Amino acid sequence: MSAAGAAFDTEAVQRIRAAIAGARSVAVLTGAGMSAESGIPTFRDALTGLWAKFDPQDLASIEGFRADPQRVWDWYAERRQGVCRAEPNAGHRALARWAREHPGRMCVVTQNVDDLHQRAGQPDVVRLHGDILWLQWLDECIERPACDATATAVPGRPPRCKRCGNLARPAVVWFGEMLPPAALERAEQVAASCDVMLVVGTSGAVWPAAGLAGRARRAGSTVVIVNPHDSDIDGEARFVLRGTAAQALPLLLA
Ligand code: BV8
Repeated sequence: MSAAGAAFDTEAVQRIRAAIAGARSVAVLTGAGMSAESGIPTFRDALTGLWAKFDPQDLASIEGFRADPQRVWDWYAERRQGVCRAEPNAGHRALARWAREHPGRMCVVTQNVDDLHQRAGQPDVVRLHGDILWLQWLDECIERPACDATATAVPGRPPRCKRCGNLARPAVVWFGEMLPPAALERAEQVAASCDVMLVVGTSGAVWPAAGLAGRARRAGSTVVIVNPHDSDIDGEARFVLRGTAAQALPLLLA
């Protein structure tokens, strides 16, 4: 890896750039590595990985929350602060700029619960796993089903509904929970119809998101993986660029 970043295979980069230039539609599947250069810790990286210290099933699950609401709430509150401090990186900006210059030809399908794609100005983002900056009620609130937890919850650790005591929880998809059907359906449609899929910053360990790369490959898409390390879905890729999002994406999308 050169001082200026990864030394990518020039021929591969040229072939990927040509595939993107000729693509009617480009899908981008992103994971935590997309936000790593913005300072947001990933889940599995040994040193900074969030899961290095915690068991995700204890914290990112309904059982974990019900067992210890304050502990899970505090973990998300700390992560939310990190998201608010973070800025989109050169990878986010390269994607957003390309999407703006090629209207209707790019869709980002993200596993991330931060808002960095959106803050970079990405026009079309499918959120598979929700939004850490929003809240929802833990239990169906029969009194006021439509009330917006983010707006009405009484501050606390975690906040509660002042009328019925219902707990507010992060509006993210926890392990064991179904993904939002509309988001998953759109993601599968995008994967099945794209000409190129860029898979950026994901270990490919969490399903059903991880299955989208294989879906794209089977539909004849050119799958490109951008990741400094091996992932569980490298086998789905026609090209694997061993580098980071902020190094590779500006090169591929310039
Ligand atoms: C569901 C929100 C029905 C919360 C998250 C099939 C097979 C096996 C298991 C299952 C299966 N189907 C369902 C399951 C169970 C489970 C699952 O997948 N378990 C895994 C652990 C085996 N899935 C579910 O429960 C899903 N629900 O399917 O419902 C069901 C239920 C039960 C059983 C059957 C069916 C719900 C999953 C959603 C969970 N919520 N997030 C929160 O954020 O707190 S998941 C969370 O973890 C992320 O959103 C993301 O999806 C995942 C972490 O993965 P990555 O994003 O890839 O991050 P990671 O750290 O792992 O990797 C980072 C990568 O970046 C690395 O490769 C690194 O090398 C690279 N990198 C680092 N720096 C950079 C970089 N790359 C580029 N540039 C850099 N600078």
